[in-house]
Amino acid sequence: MDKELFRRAALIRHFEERLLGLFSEGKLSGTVHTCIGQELCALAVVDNLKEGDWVFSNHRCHGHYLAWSDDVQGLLAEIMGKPSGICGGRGGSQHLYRDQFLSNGVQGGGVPIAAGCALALGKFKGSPFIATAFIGDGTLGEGVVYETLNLAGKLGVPLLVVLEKNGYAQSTNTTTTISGNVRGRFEAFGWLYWESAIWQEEELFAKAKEAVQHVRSTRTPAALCIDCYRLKAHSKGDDNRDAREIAAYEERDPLRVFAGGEPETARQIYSECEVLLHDALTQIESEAGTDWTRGKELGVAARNGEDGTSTARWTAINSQSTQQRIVERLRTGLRGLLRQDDKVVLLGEDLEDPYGGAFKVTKGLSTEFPGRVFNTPISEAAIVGVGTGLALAGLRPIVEIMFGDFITLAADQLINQASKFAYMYNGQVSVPAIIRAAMGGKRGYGATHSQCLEKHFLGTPGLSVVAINSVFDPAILLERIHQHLSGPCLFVENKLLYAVHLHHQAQDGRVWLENGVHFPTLRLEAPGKAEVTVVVYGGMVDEVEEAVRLAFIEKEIMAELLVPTMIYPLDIEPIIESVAGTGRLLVVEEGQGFAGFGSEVVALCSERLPGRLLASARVCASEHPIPCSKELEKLALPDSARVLQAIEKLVTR
Ligand SMILES: Cc1ncc(C[n+]2csc(CCOP(=O)(O)OP(=O)(O)O)c2C)c(N)n1
Ligand SMILES: [Mg+2]
Repeated sequence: MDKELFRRAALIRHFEERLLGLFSEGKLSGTVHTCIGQELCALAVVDNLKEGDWVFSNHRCHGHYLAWSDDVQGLLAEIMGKPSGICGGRGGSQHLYRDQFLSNGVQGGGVPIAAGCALALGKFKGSPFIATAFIGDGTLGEGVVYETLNLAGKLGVPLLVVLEKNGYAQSTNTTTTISGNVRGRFEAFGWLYWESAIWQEEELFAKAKEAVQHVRSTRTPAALCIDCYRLKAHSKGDDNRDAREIAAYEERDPLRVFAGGEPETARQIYSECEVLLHDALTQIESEAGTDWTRGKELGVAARNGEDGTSTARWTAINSQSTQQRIVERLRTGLRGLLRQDDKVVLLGEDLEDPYGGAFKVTKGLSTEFPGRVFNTPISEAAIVGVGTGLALAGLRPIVEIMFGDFITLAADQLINQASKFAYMYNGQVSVPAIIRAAMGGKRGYGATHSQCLEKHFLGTPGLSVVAINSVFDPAILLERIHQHLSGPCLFVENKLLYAVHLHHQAQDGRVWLENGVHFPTLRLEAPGKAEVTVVVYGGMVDEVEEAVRLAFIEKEIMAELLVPTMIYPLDIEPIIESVAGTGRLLVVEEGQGFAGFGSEVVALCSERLPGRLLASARVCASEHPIPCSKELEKLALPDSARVLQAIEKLVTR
């Protein structure tokens, strides 16, 4: 080890030793995972990276970051929750971002994101840059890693996965968790694989260089496995390993070996690090805490109306789009985006021609836009992660989830990754990705291919949820998401809608209105003074429209119908306005009702209108899985008859 390398490694070590000190002094809270003992892993790899490359790191990220940027002060301030921290104190120890270095402490979840970023750097941008993802050996248990090895191998992306094999996952010896061999895992997917160890410094640096150069020149993925040992606890003080084992590795520690050979140089370098850290800390400690009011909106999609648009301007919906079925309107919308913006790419299972998607939404598009509309393996988590990585790198991905039921497989990607980035990284990145998901039943697909699962994704700040319906043109919604949303958006397409034509008029000639905001609420006014407000979204609109019509014809009940297009964040104002007049509220949703959309609407109305919400009800799916039999399915899911009954009951109450 030369003096310069020792200096860089010693800085990382001293930094983290100081963090442990700050913890014991009660000046830090939360968690801190030190890489003490593993510093050379970061340095060997990062030494070969260039400005323009991306680094994706994990929970044990301080060493990776300091190898990348030398920004001691920014990192320390971040970990201490100060405004001058690299993420303004919003990210903390595990969630760092600066200059294309990104860390997140969810094991494995960053790997597909790195692959997506690499895909953008390689295939789409034709740049010379690469992405690198650091993972630990315990993370070899995560399924999304293997989805990515497969997908990235097939797509051919410049991604280097660096595996720091320190022998432990938290308290567990990884010999008890890794079946088979590590090399075979990567080679099975066609990846090139290098391995070395921190105790063979020269070989390690040579192999790291070779691996990086290979990825850079061939634009294909590869892995570098580095044997190493963590000398301190997993996090702060939780160490159950045998003290003799640790002591034996301490003897072999490359920094200790260097200091043994050159004690004076080592002492001098350590004292320089100490001064650096001391000065940084003094400055940081004199800083005020983070100003929590600043930037709290980051990553939270603006609610309708907050941008100054009026919610009171109701106008007739006016478009020529009723000639086409909704599947065609969606295709028209996607085609429009592909034409107007060459950063738009579509990915998902079976999208390409001649098949054109399970519901034919993308038919023709892969032929018209070769290379920009492409098939993926069946890997929902990885493809949403790849979408996130593409978006980080400046593309505008649109991901299709063939059956919305399988969005659950990508929940980590949406909830712990994409939706968090803008806020967690203090507005330095955005993830403008659209995730289209075909939801809903009534086609006899049974319990696992018929659900409306969007409610599980409502209420995640940073993740917008937009649902199409039979009244408002979905092509316009896609266009507006593209134009106005900078964060991820779950785009809910109820399957039954694909075959339906849009309509802007009710059967009796009354026209549907919209309130003029980007993601409007739609309104069908009551034929006279409204007695009840009915709120519905997505695929249930037609059934509810029919129920409202029958309520008037058969029972002379006047109901006003409101249909939000963005169901999260929800613009509650038009609903409040209506309920303030009627005092009665019915919410209809096709999915399960408990802790659902309807509960939220009822709660918001009762909070906002104390004493004025006289009666409320919800109509939703029966509380059991959706049966396959046509007759049973009909009983399980809401329809116009049940909605009509509920309206009657509410009004006569
Ligand atoms: C998906 C997920 N599961 C569990 C955890 C909790 N956790 C944090 S670090 C860790 C061990 C990780 O081990 P490894 O991948 O070997 O990395 P190392 O800590 O050894 O660097 C665990 C279980 C997590 N952060 N993410
Ligand atoms: Mg480990």
